[in-house]
Amino acid sequence: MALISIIENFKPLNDERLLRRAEKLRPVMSYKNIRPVSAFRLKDRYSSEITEIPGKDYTDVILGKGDNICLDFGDHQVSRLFLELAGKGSHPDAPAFIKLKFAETLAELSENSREYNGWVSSSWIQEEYIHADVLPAAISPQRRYAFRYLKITVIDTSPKYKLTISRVMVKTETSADDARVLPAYQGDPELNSIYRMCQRTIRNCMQDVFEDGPKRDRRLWTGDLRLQALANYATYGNNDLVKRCLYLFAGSRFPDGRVAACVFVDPEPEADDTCLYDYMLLYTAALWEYLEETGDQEALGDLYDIAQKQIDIALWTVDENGLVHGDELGTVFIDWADDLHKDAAAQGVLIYAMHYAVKLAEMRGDRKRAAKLTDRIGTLKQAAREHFWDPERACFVCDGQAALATQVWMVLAGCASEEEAAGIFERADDFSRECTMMTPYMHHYYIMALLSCGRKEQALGHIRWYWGSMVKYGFDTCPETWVPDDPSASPYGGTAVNSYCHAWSCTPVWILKKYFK
Ligand code: RAM
Repeated sequence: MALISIIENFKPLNDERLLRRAEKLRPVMSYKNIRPVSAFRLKDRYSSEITEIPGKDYTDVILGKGDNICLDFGDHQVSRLFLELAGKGSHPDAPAFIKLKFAETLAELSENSREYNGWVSSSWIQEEYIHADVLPAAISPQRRYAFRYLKITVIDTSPKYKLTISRVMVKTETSADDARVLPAYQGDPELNSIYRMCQRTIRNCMQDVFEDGPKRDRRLWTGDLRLQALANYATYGNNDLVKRCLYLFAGSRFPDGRVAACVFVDPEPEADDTCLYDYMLLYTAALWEYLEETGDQEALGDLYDIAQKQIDIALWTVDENGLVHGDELGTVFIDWADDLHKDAAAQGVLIYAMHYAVKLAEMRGDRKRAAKLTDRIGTLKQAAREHFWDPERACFVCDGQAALATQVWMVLAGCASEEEAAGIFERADDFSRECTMMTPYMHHYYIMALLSCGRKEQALGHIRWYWGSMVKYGFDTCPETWVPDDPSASPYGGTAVNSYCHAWSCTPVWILKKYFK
């Protein structure tokens, strides 16, 4: 499903006071200079076959037309590049023409981006073509990149000279403070490696805001923020960054008050003209969890009404049968799974978010609202049972499909008894075959559903299997979509724009600490 929303003359509702508050919470960035730890070559430019450079420092390698050299920075970095090139041979009589390709994974390094033809812009692909008219040349592209590997390909020099790299350095950027990181989770080696991968992910996505991924889209999404905030509480504890993001969403919204699916920060904060029904509702959960973590009364006062409003808006779309029509408000996201039938999950998300709205109301001392919402939850649940519970199959069925994502959201909404939920998750593999979950984001909610009905062992087993398979595959950070038996799955029509450091995928840092101490 292509997620493209264009609203003509869209004018977000801006609240300058909230935006000024968000501005004041801009984080302090930290920077570190890093050099490559090793170098290698690809057999040819787009081949995945690696040729070692035996016993040679990369500065000794002489590069002629068509040659490539790949520098490995040892771990995933979010940084800017400083590169110095020199000529070798006769005096350079023509410009050096090179291509830089930054890659988060080895597979990405050998990908030919000209083959990409998907619906997300190819301008995200991390490449630069550079002419150096005079050598030696200092090259520092203006963009910030997310990568572990850098491939330098010489497109041309001239018959009179070749190139050498005299110096390379990258300057990393993050708003995560390494000096204040909380102690890591201590489990067995498998869980420790999962934790490490996840911690690196949240760290590198912590920038001026919580970016979904530092390669792409490099911005704030509501559904992502909810999970990023949890990962942050367990690691870097930068609660002001969470607050900043909550205020940005509150400060620029849809004209009718809906929280946008994402907010652009530069040049000025502005809500995107995209509404994702489930993301708008999950704002309530993100706010409640932030308040639980911090006890921040100012934020409760400023953001309470906005969070409650999301529920009211969604409730307007509930029909006489008690069923919500999320698509009247925006796209119902749930997961990047094209074949997923989403009506039941949408109903589940509303009920789930209403539970958070009740908690918020209780926190605010708004008893009337809490009682009213609790009452409404009852009718929505009843409608869910009537329409989606299949007594014969003993699971939830939506338009004939019993997807695992559907079971997850119905269980999280409290629409199944503990016994029914246990019965469902014993058959999780069957439901998963009926419709595959594509994202670690959806897998997070699966884990939460398992934990909600006491299936701790199954939850831990799933973390080992799913996130463990990322570690085994060689990821330094967590990918945004991941199907273990289909590593090239992409919701975008090609992996060239997939993000391999995506913070909605790193919640095991929080889950392990909270539930598996
Ligand atoms: C993508 C991003 C982001 C997600 C949205 C729905 O563009 O990966 O993380 O929240 O889609």
